[in-house]
Amino acid sequence: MSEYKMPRGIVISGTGLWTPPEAISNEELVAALNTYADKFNREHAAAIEAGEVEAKPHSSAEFIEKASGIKNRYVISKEGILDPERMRPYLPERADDELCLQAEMGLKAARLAMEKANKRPEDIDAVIVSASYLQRSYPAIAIEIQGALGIDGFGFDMEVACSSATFALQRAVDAVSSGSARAVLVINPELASPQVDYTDRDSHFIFGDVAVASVIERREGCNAETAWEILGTKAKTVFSNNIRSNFSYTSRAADVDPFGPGKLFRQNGRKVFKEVCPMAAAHLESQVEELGIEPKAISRWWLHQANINMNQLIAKKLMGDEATPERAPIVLDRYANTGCAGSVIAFNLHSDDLPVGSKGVICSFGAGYSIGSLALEKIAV
Ligand code: CO8
Repeated sequence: MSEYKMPRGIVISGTGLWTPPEAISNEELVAALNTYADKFNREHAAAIEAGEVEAKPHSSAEFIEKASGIKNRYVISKEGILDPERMRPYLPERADDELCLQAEMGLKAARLAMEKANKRPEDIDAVIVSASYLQRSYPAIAIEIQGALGIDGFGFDMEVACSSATFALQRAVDAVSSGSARAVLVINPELASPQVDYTDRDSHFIFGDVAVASVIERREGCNAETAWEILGTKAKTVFSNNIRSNFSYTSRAADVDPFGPGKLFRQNGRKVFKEVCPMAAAHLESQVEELGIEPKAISRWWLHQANINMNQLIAKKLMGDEATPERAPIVLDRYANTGCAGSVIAFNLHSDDLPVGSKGVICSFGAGYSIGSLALEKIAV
């Protein structure tokens, strides 16, 4: 277990949320998959009859909403995803001298976060881009965004699947508390749609695209009217194969299809649900207790957004009968699972209404397994 006792006086001074313009409802997604499945089953009727190929089952909008709480997701481009002849987005390749798509998404969220924090590029010393997938290995997407913003400092990319945001925020806290940066811009451009198998009913509904960003800095340098002081951070990882993506640059050398079986997102959702809920609840309970705070004294839990039933279970463990959607807000109905960005979206949309002195916790849980959390208190600056 990694537990970091940090000095006080470090704040989140602003966050930004950029939502792609195109949305897909469960009904639209299911219609595309069912048309694809019918066509596949017609074309493979003889092999299916002979037991050589498995028939593709239909998906159902009712199942999706009941099992996950997801009603909608935003994507960069919906047309290809809903085309039964394609079943994947169409995102044309860009030239080296154009901003790459993930940098473009991240830049939009970064500008919103800097505006909210009242920060200029010259106030920032470091940029961290952290997401479940990165569009390329190098040059780092963070350095591309750093260049586009004109920030004089350093940048790097990192990946911790669903905990990419909370773990990156913790690295930003480390940098600010050690003095290696005055302010750090943490950017999470979750470009999920290219890695979703839209022909697979078990997972076609889970993910959406989005970008979020946050500014971490010392309280003394903060120009925002209010900010969230970080009271403590906590991170934990435990190896599990229950959520896995084997997509790799080594596929070429292994003579296998880089997009073949097992290479896109896959999971044993039931096992994840059963194993992660108690881990996350215990992690959060112990974190706030170590800080001398009763879980019931936390005004808001900005939980990871993968499954509404999971969040209700965790909220109930933490708050008992006082668990309400106001205290553990849900954004996955609208955004679906946006990898590491979900809890930051919840924080962005559901924190301004709280008065100074309120306490809250941002928490992620998912692949790895990984759990990351930050306990916060709203302050007047
Ligand atoms: N329509 C109709 N039926 C369906 C569908 C569908 N779309 N999908 C599955 N079914 C069927 C199944 O085949 C199964 O049928 P049968 O009983 O005949 O086998 C039946 O419905 C029940 O299926 P499940 O047991 O799978 O259903 P669950 O109730 O468990 O619900 C969930 C499935 C919603 C996936 C649920 O298990 C869940 O949400 N679990 C938690 C998962 C979780 O939190 N995962 C984290 C994943 S993401 C993550 O950590 C980040 C990875 C990085 C990627 C990020 C990119 C941005």
